Amino acid sequence: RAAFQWDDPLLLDQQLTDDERQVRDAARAYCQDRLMPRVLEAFRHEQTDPAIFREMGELGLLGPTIPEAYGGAGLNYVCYGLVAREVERVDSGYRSMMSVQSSLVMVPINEFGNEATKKKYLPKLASGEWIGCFGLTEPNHGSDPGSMVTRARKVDGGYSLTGSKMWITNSPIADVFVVWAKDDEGQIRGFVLEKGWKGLTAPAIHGKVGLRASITGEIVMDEVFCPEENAFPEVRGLKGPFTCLNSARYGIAWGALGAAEFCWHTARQYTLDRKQFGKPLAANQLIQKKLADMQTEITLGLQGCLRLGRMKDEGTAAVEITSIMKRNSCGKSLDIARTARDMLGGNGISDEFGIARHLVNLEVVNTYEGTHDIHALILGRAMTGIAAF
Ligand code: TGC
Ligand code: FAD
Repeated sequence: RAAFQWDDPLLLDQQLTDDERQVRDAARAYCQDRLMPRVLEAFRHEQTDPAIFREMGELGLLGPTIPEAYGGAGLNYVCYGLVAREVERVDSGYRSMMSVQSSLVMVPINEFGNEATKKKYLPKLASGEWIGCFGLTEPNHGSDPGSMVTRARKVDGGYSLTGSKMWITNSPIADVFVVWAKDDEGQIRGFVLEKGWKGLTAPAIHGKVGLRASITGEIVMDEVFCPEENAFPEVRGLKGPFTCLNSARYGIAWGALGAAEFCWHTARQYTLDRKQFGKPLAANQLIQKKLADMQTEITLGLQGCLRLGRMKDEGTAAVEITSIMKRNSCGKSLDIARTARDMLGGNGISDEFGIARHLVNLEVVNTYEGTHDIHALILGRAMTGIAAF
């Protein structure tokens, strides 16, 4: 009979091409060798190391789907997902840094920017020389970005932007700001701003209990002048930011399962090693059931992510599928992290074992890029035709 591979029961590895495996292996080596040794201190002391962007850039991990002509790696969406899984196996904050730069900054510049904008920004973002951020959420408008109040008033030669954005990954260390604002006609448009422009500030938000290795801040705009050429010329409405979110949410779907895999493997090894009542914890039925549930959810979830990646690469993926996968991966990974935390007993509370860190990170991941419930409502609308927002 065929051998059962406990950590890859459906043989995902065999469903990948040689090139995809190579990308996955290179990303895994970097993440395990270079990121894993730094994460405990970074998380403990709320420190974000900007050098990570340049390291990722050297390896082609920033904007992997962006064409090579603009400094990207020109890889497919399956590769992007595999990279996100490896980065988030270490920490969701590191995946956040990578996916904001790739999906939320490079994707819109590539999709919506004019030729000069693409040439100016994409190569430096791909190399990690410049760091980018994406401003959609506002203090009073999170799940409902269509109600944003940030304004872009038409002025001679460009626009004057006023408003504030909240909970923005990378903003305090960003060089490039992709910001969404309403124009004089009340239509949402995208603008590319640069650090140092008059009236633009990005104070950090401190005291986050999760995602502490990834810096988060505000974007405050007080009549910031943005020249015409830095406004995305064509795209109007929420389609602009949502196009970026389709890509980032897809990466999260893979990434969250990477974090879940870390928790599952750690819980398995811990319960094999630790003895209570004279036998390994893993010898108890309750423990084995928990491990089987983790294995099942992760295995099925990864197959869904791979299928979605293939559909994105073929151009057949409806955006609602991303809601299914982002929601499923985040919800299931959060459950797995909670269960793993319990299985490690008191050690599960220590940051040295990594599980509690993943747990609090996944609380954030379950909330950003559309909360678990908002994705349910997107799917509910698609099934019933009734918007219940
Ligand atoms: P709705 O009527 O649904 O749509 C308005 C327009 O947008 C189009 N559209 C899409 N286009 C492309 N892709 C999608 N997924 C799209 N979804 C909708 C739609 O066709 C329509 O176009 P048009 O031409 O007819 O105007 O808009 P709504 O206001 O009713 O939307 C409601 C809802 C709940 C779906 C939406 O607002 C939503 O998704 N809310 C969640 C907000 C969110 O995800 N925010 C994320 C902020 S960024 C972030 O969290 C980054 S964290 C990154 C990290 O650190 O990793
Ligand atoms: P709210 O929208 O106020 O929601 C609160 C609760 O109400 C949620 O449970 C939600 O599901 C529920 N709810 C809302 N509406 C409904 C409804 N109609 N029916 C039922 N329930 C509802 N944003 C960016 O633009 N760029 C970034 O880089 C970015 N990075 C982030 C990094 C971190 C660490 C965090 C925490 C957030 C980040 N965000 C970013 C913001 C994130 O996308 C929002 O927090 C998220 O979209 C939810 O918005 P909110 O916090 O305003 O919650």
